[in-house]
Amino acid sequence: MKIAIVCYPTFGGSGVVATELGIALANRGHEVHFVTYKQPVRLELLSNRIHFHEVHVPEYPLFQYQPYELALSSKLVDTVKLYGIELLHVHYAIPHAYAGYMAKQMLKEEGIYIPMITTLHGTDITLVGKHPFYKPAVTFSINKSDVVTSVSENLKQSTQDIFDIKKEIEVIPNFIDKRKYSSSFTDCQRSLMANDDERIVTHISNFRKVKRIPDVIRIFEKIQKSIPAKLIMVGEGPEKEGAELLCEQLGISDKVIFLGNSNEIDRILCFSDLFLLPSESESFGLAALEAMINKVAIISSNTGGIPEVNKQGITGYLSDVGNVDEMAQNALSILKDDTVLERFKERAVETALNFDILNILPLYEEVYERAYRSRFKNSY
Ligand code: GMT
Repeated sequence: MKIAIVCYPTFGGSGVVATELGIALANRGHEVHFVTYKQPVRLELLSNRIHFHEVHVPEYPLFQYQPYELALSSKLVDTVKLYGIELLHVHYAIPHAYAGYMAKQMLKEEGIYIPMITTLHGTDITLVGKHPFYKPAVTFSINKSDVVTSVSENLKQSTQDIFDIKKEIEVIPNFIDKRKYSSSFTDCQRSLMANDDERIVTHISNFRKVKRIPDVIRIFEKIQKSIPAKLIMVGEGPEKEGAELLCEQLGISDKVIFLGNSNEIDRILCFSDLFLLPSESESFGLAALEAMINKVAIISSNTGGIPEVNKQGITGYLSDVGNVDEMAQNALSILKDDTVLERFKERAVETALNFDILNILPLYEEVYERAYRSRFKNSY
């Protein structure tokens, strides 16, 4: 099948999922066309089955805001016509589902019927999408999608609670590709980051408020009081500067390493013992799943879809949002003992394997085929 994927290309869960899905689809013989404003970060190799089409938004003095949706929908129309695309898959409702719907309408005028799958990822619903400024347009474009999927049961429920949704929402969870990790690095280069006697605690995110970065620092501050440990902070975002300052105030700057954005997440997770995800809200927690497949135990909040990934007492522990003391105590209960740590690590991998792409990809393919078959009676 010829599939156009629309996503955010930057560091962030939905872009990662869209890119990895596109690569996996191409490996299965589909032709995949990414349409977005920059080459997605994890899309290193383009091939005859993976293409990238850049959306340009020219500057014009009249525009205070550049009309990205307009440029995106025009690019989609051109790409569909030029490459004979058969299906649109848009990741993150805002503004992709809206632009996708407009493209569908324009194409219909020319007798081209193209189905659109919208995958809801999280903040497009729980944070941004529900804002009154966006809500009518988000509701409309979800209802006008031919198939709607969400990355967790919890996100499905939130979408139904927040919006007036007339469409069935199908849950297709996020995934990892176990083959990417089976060649596990022989030398994790742990010594570059910590001494032999130190545990390595990691956090990876886009450092937005929703990630509760100060909680990450405070949990670690309590951990390092009891055991030798280092904290590795991976990512960039608005909360980073405050986090660096907080480390200084708490006198732990020498134990916290801020790495910025990285394309080597697997290498970092390879030498990590524990992953912290104390988010305010999290539709799924892909970063935690990626940590788990890399044999890392998880301490997280119990919000949103996280309990569908991190299993209490098995792969780690979950606490109420903001309960920094309990999260630190739980972390110590795992980190203090080699045998306990090893047990959590092993069960993290076992649990993560349930989300292997080989289990998840057929679910998307089934949805694509169904949407394609019914393209003439699609939602216009
Ligand atoms: O919050 C992020 O890290 C980025 C955001 C995105 O849309 O790019 O992530 C959301 O989608 C991810 C992939 O489906 C989920 O794993 C994250 O839990 C979700 N983030 C939130 O719900 C806050």
